[in-house]
Amino acid sequence: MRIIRFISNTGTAQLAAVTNDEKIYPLPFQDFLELLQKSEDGGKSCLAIVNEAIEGTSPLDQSLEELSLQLPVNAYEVWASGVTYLKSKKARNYESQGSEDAESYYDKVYEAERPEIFLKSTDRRTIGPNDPLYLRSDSNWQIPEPELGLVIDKQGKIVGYTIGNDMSSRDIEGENPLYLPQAKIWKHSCSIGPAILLAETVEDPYNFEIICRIFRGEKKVFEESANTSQLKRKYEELVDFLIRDNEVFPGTILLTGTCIVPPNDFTLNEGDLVEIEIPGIGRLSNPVKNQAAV
Ligand code: DO4
Ligand code: MG
Repeated sequence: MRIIRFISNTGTAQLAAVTNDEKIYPLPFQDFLELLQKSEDGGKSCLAIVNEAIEGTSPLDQSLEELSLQLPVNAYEVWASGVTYLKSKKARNYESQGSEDAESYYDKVYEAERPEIFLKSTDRRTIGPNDPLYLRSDSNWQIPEPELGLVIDKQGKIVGYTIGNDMSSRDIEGENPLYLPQAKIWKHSCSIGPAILLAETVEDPYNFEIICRIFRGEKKVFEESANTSQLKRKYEELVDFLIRDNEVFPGTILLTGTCIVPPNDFTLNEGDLVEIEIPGIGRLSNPVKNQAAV
């Protein structure tokens, strides 16, 4: 069961449930955070509340493709984990040391008990499906990072899975690790969506395929896929470090790191289209723009 938000015929945002047979049922909640609150108040799971809400109601006539999908949750904060896949460790070594096999602090964090966790985005900076991703004006090496996102409640329980794009400036990141916040956080540098797959309906969250495609004009200039089975850590371990002695908002998203990196000579251009797909969750598409052109 997936949760989406779309613009209804009356022009307002509408939360809805999508069943396995792709039927779409409007839900009587303003947003995903209200659904989470109901779950917390009533001591029932999100799935139980959704099933009760749609029982006896009729699905929409429209298909998913016909809807204008929105950011499925306005998470106050999006956090991210880094260097959780071998591929990412090698890419970080390349951009900072000039060689994928160089030994660096990235090797240390890959092996350490404590994972790398950083603040990626806030409500105002995060965008949804089809919204434009912006490029930084002071970077010449920018890439998408396709990642599985965990949606957690305020106790840190994983209530859903979504797709996230942790846009990154590899030149800024590689110049000095202390520049990480600038390499990661700027306006429209994080997209999330198009749906939240309820955790209770997922059999094996360590078997999500992630596919990333980049289009330039009519041409596909990049495509690669990977699988969450390659993750070095467990999701609970990442959440545990995020919530340790910390307070998180309900509906917080924790991105779990990238397992796909475009070739080292690749940088995103204005006009590109980034598509990240996780079968079972959906396809997150965003065009790329220069901020100066906005
Ligand atoms: O250490 C830098 C961040 C790495 C990251 O974002 C990732 O591995 O996905
Ligand atoms: Mg990342």
